[in-house]
Amino acid sequence: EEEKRLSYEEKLEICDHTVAQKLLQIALEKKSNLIVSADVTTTKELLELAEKVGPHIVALKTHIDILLDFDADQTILPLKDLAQKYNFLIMEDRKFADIGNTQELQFAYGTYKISNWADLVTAQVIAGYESLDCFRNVGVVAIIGMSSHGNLTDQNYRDEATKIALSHPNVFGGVSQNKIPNELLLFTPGVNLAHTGDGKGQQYNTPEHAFTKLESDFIIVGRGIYKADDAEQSALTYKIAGWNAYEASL
Ligand code: 5FU
Repeated sequence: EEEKRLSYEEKLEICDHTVAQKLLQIALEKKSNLIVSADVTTTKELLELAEKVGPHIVALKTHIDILLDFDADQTILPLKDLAQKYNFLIMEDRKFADIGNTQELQFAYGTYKISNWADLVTAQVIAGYESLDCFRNVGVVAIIGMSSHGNLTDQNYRDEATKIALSHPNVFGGVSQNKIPNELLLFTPGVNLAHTGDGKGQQYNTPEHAFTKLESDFIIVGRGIYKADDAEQSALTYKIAGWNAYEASL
């Protein structure tokens, strides 16, 4: 059945997870629904990118395990400072995909100690409802559907994943290329204004597609921004395109 497209103000009324509330408030304050995916491999590049795009984003998405020189003091402390300075959240795109006990260890131990610094994390839901119980004091975004060509997240999988996402108290959103229920915030990666794919299976759509067709809440942009000659200018371009597309979709 058709659900009405909700504004960020309306979502604030029904999405009560603390992290959802923060993201929605930042979106309204900055007039931005942009999340930059910082898929760079050195701390220097990560911090320089965060400094440039920080004022324009609601969150910075990391893949912390691709850094060649990760160091809690050199990487995380300055990143946290920038997050505070520019008012954005840190989203670790770990895509946990194991049993609860293993995820608990991967979340809090090892080199990265994600639980110490991430405001939100992504997790697959393939291991079932209880596998998500370990993610306390963090917001979880469930991977419901993927953007890559030939992915296995068909309608049946997405329906079952959505049931888990809706019912688990740690989960406040989903990553998908399809509309999800209004009670969840929708995050859409695979957004690029210049390309339709990357020759490695990634499939791109425009911000207009994300907001009008999918009724998305946040777009996630990686190479479109960090590979641009001027990353700050590109972030601004995506921010404006995203906000205009959001307003047009209401
Ligand atoms: F869950 C997903 C997905 O379905 N598609 C994605 O592309 C996550 N991603 C991430 O978004 C991916 O791991 C990259 O970090 C980012 C997209 O980067 P791009 O450079 O804009 O293609």
